[in-house]
Amino acid sequence: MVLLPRCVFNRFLQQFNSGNQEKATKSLLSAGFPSALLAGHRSKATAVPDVRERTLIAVKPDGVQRRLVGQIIQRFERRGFKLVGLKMLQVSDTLLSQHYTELRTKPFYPRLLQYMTSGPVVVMVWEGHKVVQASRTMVGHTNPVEAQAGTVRGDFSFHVSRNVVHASDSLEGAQREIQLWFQKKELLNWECCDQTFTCEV
Ligand code: DAT
Ligand code: MG
Repeated sequence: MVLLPRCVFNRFLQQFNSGNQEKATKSLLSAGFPSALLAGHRSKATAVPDVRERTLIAVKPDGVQRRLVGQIIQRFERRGFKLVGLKMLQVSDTLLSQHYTELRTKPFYPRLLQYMTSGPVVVMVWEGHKVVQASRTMVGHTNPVEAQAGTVRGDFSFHVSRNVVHASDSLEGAQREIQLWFQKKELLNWECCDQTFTCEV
C-alpha cells in the first residue's frame, strides 16, 4: 500500500482534473509514489497503447443455436481486434459454476446454469488496446431491453435470460476467465500484418 500526504493527493487531483496530466504525474513521483504504478496513466504524449490486453468472449448456447457465431466474430474482426484463441465446447456444471461464481446465490442461477450447459458454446480470446472495455460496449447492456441498437445484445436479443454473448467485465475478470477456459498452449501469440494500421505502436 502507498500512503500519500493528503496535500500531495489533492494537488495531484487538481492538476489532473485541470488537464495537466504530466504535471500531476510529476508531483506524485516527486512525493515518492512508485513509477511502476503509474504505467497505465502516462500522459498522452508518452503513452504507448497496450495492444496486448486480452478478454474472454463467449457465444452462449442460444447464439450458437441461432447461427450467430459468424456475425459475432465478424464484429470483433471488423473492429480490428486480434483473435488469439477459439474453441467450441459443451460446458460442464463445474466450469460454469467457477465462471459465474459471483452469481451462485442469485435466484436465477439454477436456470442460468441449465441454459448455459444445454448446448455448445463458442469461446474466444480477443486481444487489443482496451479490448475489455471496448468489447463490453460492443456487447451491450446485460438486459437486452436496455441494450443500444448496434450492440450484439441490442441487435440480436430481447430477454436477459437469452442474451447471446458473454464478455469479461474487467481486466482482472478477463485474466481469471481466460485461465479458467483456456490452457496456455491454446492461446497464440502472432503478429497481425495490419498491426501498424490499426494502432500507433
Ligand atoms: P453480464 O453478462 O452482462 O456480465 P452478469 O455478469 O450480471 O451480466 O450476469 C451474467 C449472466 O446472467 C447474464 O449475461 C445473463 C444472466 N442474468 C443476469 N441477470 C439475470 C436475471 N435477472 N434474470 C435472468 N438471467 C440473468
Ligand atoms: Mg458478468
